[in-house]
Amino acid sequence: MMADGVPCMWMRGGTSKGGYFLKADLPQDKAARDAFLLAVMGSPDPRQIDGMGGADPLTSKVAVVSRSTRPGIDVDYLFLQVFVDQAIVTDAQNCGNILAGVGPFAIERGLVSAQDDETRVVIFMENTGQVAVATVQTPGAVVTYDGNAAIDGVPGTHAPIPIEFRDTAGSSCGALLPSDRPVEVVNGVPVTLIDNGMPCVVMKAADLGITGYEDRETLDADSALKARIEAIRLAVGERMNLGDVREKSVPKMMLVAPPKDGGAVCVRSFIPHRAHATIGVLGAVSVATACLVPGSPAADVAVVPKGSRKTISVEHPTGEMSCVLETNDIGDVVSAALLRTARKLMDGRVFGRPDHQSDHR
Ligand code: NQM
Repeated sequence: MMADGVPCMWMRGGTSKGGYFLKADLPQDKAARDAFLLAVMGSPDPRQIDGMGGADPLTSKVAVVSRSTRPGIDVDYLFLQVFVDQAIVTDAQNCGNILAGVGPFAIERGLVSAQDDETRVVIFMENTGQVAVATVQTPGAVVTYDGNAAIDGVPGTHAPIPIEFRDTAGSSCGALLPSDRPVEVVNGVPVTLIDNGMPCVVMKAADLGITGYEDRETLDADSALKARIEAIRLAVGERMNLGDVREKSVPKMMLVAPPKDGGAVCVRSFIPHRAHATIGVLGAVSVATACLVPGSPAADVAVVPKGSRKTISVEHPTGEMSCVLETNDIGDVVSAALLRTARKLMDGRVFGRPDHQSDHR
């Protein structure tokens, strides 16, 4: 199978990019699958020169999609992060950006039949056991990627893909606030440990000696800051019910500051070792939710609109992401909706290295 390559679609999903596979096309053995995906991306290698990866965690991502047998669900989606410079493939996190390509991919591969105009695709996210609903533009029952929707971090405009999440609290940590506290002090820094779809540690940028308005390059060059952040991350992994997080890409580290462009909050995120060019989708939902937790560092800097349905505009290094949060009578977030776009880039066969199939950890 490997010598002839494997069917694969390369897509941009939101502000990320990666390979989309049908589950049946990949090796069913996990170790063989991971070895194949490492070879496809060209990992481990900081340049990923011998593979498809873009030398950035945001472009070294994989979606594995299959028809679902679950009632009311169209497809199952497993997200895999392929590390760039380490031989690690992890399913310990979900990805809401790559999720944006799952609906169109599922329709293009015939797993979901397209309706005229638009098609709702109900997606079970295997990493966290939760559900997302994506609405794909399908005029004449054919997927279109062209349209007028713009998202910050992606040049130009594309067809809108609105995505809705319900009940994402405690997706990986078992509870929205896994330590049951709005704030605690770790290595001298007040932090909120929160998971509304993505495990995150939310703290004030100012408490780490930065403004929170730096660009990605400046943050990535600050090795002293990164070391402090990593020490906090390793200290809280167990407390967030994530176990030993040394080889995991969660929790994400979120540094918040007051908004400066009319939004609700400004964020610089580490995912977890590199600064994000924008912000993750479920990462943004989790930070937006942290802004609603009284007494938290995020609530302290945020400007939160009133009402049970609020748009929290999360400012990031190259613009903003608007999360529409719906809250119930007691103020808990019950759903989150946001806008993404996606684009098919390549459809063909991708090749591993048959001789290196056992070259994995
Ligand atoms: O939080 C990057 C991305 C992500 C994750 C990361 C994401 C999400 O932007 O849902 O989208 O945090 O590793 O693709």
